[in-house]
Amino acid sequence: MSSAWASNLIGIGLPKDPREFKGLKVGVIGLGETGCTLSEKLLNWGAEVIAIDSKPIWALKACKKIKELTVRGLTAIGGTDEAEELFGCQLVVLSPSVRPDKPFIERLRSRGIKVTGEIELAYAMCKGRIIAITGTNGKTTTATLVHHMLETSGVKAFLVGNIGTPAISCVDIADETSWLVMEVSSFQLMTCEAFRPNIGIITNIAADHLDWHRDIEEYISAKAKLLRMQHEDDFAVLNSDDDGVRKVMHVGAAKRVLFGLGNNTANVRLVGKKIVADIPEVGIDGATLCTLEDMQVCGEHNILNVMAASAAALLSGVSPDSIRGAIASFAGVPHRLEVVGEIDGVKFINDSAATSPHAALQALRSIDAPIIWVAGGENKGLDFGILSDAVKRRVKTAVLIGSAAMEIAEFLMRLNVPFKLAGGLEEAVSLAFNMASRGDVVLLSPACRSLDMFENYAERGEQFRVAVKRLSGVIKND
Ligand code: UMA
Repeated sequence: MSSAWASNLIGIGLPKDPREFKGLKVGVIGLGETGCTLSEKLLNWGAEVIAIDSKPIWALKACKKIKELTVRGLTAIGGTDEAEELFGCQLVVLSPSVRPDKPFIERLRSRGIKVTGEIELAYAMCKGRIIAITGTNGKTTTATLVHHMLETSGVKAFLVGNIGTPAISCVDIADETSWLVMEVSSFQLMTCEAFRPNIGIITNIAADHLDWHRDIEEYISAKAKLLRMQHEDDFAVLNSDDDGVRKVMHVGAAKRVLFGLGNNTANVRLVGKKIVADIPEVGIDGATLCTLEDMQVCGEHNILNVMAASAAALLSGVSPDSIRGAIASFAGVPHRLEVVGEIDGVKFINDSAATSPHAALQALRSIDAPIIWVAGGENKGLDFGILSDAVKRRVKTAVLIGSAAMEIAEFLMRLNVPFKLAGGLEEAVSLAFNMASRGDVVLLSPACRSLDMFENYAERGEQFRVAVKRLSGVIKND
């Protein structure tokens, strides 16, 4: 392994060591998952922390974690996106969904205050090596599987980032021998300047988050930031089947390691029913990693996820034998094509994490049975048109929920696919079951964000699971 991997390149003057925070005044914008974890770390390291959030102060105070942090010295300011108090800070760290080009943030910068994002700060402080995974879909499954492969081969690895545990949480415990397996979103990449993963994976790129990004070009260029700072010693693991990934393939100086189903020259590819790898840089020459029968997760997209994860694991030194074992013992992650029950021959599948049409497309394509499709929620400015063929081919009928229900209804009318509207998820599950026959699948794959009805997609998935259990009589209604 190259010695250049021993340390990360930092060119942006952020603190590299927790001790550098002692006495520093640090601003945090956003007090969600990232802001709370960050504030806690900063307080532990001796910084003075001022956090602002657009939520009203009473809502912030209702959060147990924020309450605890204020007792420990955090100054929490609610109900605003701007606060004079932040002009007294030396460093301001943004939560992922805070746009870095807001006028207030520009004003902070123009006063000479360093403004960065949590991933960039974690990178600056991190002693371990980094495998970063981005992509429109498949990044959580791929990241979880890479982590599983490293852990089962005895390597110390942390699974962090967009997956739910902010990366900053492990920077003071990860050492030079550790790997940080980091799921990174386009929001998080927007504030990255020096971020340079040793191994960067891009699973695929399709339109997403167009209600936050200015346009698709900004979204794609944010994704490309994963590769931009990589050196010749680094590796870029890229899906050679994907048109979106092909647009960014030239970015950065890393060695390319390609994976794909439609490319028989890719480094990781399908030969018959076997996944085979050739990566000369790490001495891998025609190694069989697994057969499709070894995999518990299903669908073509999951074959690609397995390929991407295997490539990264091989590059970080895991043996093909160990990778084979890890693939066989990997049952997938919750809320992604997760079978949550079967009643009278009707299977219920929870794919609540599919918050975009592109993600729902993968689900619709991977199920080989008539589908009663439960869809809807809050549209992120995306076009449902890409689902036309898959819906015509697989969907028997649909049940629609949430603020995008009418938009999806119009789309289905154009395709002559029947649908019903439901007031909530429990009603949707029961309507779907009533319309299903033995052998059908009731699929929750919303193609929309959950926030109009739920705290997040995980809560939506849990409510689906509960509704299915209720229907099967496992949980009795009071
Ligand atoms: N806020 C402001 N001003 C703003 C924007 C937000 O004050 O301009 C406040 C909100 O009122 C809220 C807080 O900031 O209180 C929320 O911050 P955030 O939206 O950045 O979210 P976090 O809770 O910090 O969670 C984020 C990721 N969320 C988003 O990017 C929307 C989580 O990914 C991630 O797990 C977490 O950091 C840890 O890294 C979730 C997600 O939905 C799962 N990600 C999107 C996706 O996967 O599609 C990108």
